[in-house]
Amino acid sequence: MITRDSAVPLYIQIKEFIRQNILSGAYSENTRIPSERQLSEQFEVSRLTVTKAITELVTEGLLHTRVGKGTFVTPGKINQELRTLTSFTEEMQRRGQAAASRVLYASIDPAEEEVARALALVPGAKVMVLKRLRLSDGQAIALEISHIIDALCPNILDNHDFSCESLYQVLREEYGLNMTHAQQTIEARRATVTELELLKIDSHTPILSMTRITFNEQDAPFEYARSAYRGDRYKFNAVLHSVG
Ligand code: 16G
Repeated sequence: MITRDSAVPLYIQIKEFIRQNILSGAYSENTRIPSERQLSEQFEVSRLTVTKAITELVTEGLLHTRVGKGTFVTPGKINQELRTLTSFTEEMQRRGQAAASRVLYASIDPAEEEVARALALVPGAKVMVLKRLRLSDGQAIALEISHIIDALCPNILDNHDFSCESLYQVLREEYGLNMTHAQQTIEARRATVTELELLKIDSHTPILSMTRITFNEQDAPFEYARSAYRGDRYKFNAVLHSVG
């Protein structure tokens, strides 16, 4: 509850009250929180004080407003541990969500310079290019383009439908490719127009842009992937050990 004689401003106390209700699940994901009028009556404060608290929680991404409908609790982000080398399908399975994909492009093409460099190929060598929109429980959360050295997975596109199959599973089981480690970068940026459309986000939503070079047991790279994840739906966490 709120304390009037506290040094903490009233709007901050109300903000923390709402935050606690979200964290405890009292206000559950995607449900509407009490209206500004109800909250101002409950706490006997001005509407402006409540608006200030809610505006900050919207900026922090815990709440969002729907025009004419009210203020709703934003679903928690998918929290991926940066410890093991997993595929999108495995990540979704681990958290009990259904993975699906829309294949936007699938072809065998000459490697662009950036791809050839990452995969230690001569420019123009053939790579399998697979561009997919990746969905979790029906919601588009990432746009991903994977390049695999074609010589390592001949005819892969003739025999597989990557709108429902896992690329990593096919590479492991059919082509005997054992992925041992990957080098991954993660950086924030704004969305491109294509990403805005495909991921159904607005221009304020940040993108977590990633590149991954995946290596086999001979320490040779075989995949170069670029991904654009929705920054409002995804976060990464890592366990860090002290060096001392
Ligand atoms: C992940 C990988 C991507 C890989 C894909 C395979 C990142 C940033 N990228 O999304 O490199 O191609 O998994 O997914 O994690 P699949 O086996 O489900 O098709």
